Amino acid sequence: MEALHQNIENFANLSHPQYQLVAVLLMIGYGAHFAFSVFFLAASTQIAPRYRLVPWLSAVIMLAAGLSLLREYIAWSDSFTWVGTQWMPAADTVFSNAYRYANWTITIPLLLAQLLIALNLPQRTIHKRFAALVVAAIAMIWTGLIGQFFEHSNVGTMLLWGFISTIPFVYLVWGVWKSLRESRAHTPPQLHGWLHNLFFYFLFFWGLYALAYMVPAVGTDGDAIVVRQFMYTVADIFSKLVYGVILSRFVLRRSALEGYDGAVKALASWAGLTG
Ligand code: RET
Repeated sequence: MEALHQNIENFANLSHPQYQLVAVLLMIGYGAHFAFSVFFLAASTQIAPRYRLVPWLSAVIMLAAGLSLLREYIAWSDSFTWVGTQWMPAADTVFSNAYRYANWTITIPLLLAQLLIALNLPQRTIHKRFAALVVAAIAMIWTGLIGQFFEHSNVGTMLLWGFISTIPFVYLVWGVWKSLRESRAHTPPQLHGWLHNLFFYFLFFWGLYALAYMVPAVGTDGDAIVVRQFMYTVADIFSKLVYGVILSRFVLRRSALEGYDGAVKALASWAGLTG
């Protein structure tokens, strides 16, 4: 059993606020993701058929992430026992962040597909770029997955795998940058600013996962555990949910600029309400 306790969560005693804070973070995570699946399905009706896969994929991502975070929440609830003054790791269950990596294996390819579709690149480019980015993403996730098993027993090994994982990550960032740049030729000029901002948005919130990975190198106590789960929650909400909202707004504008009537009306009614 001991061999399975790889994450720092299985070794620290927690105060009641620390324990509750993580429970609330995980609850916010799954609650928000589940709820927004409805938003994306509704939003899809205003968008030109060509780009409708963007909100649909968001809805799928919301459900996949919601289920994964619900699972983490249940594991969290099961993995500690209250001993009168604090929460101690339970003897017979194990908390694991590895489920997150399994979930990313599904969600990251979908997040990348969404972006490439929203960018309106030529079909051949989309297929080739998608294949290359997914290979890099899987390499990044699975090497990181191996590394996180060492976060408690051997921080050096964890950092080494983290370094290896960063190589495909850099390739991924480059591929996204290249795709955003190429899409300028296929995007109305009014939306070019979005392309620029999207890159930095992407870099910041995906980078947050890499920073969260390194937390055990800095601390392994209750505070470190709370900080890491906080970073994961922020990264989850901004790299999937808010990112989905941004991409859906982007393709709504793009649909209107390309003459799709439903989108023109949706944007006009919004302007009527606010103007
Ligand atoms: C790892 C290992 C350490 C080095 C790097 C990593 C990058 C992780 C990333 C995760 C993104 C996850 C997303 C999930 C959405 O559901 C694997 C932590 C660079 C970029 C976007």
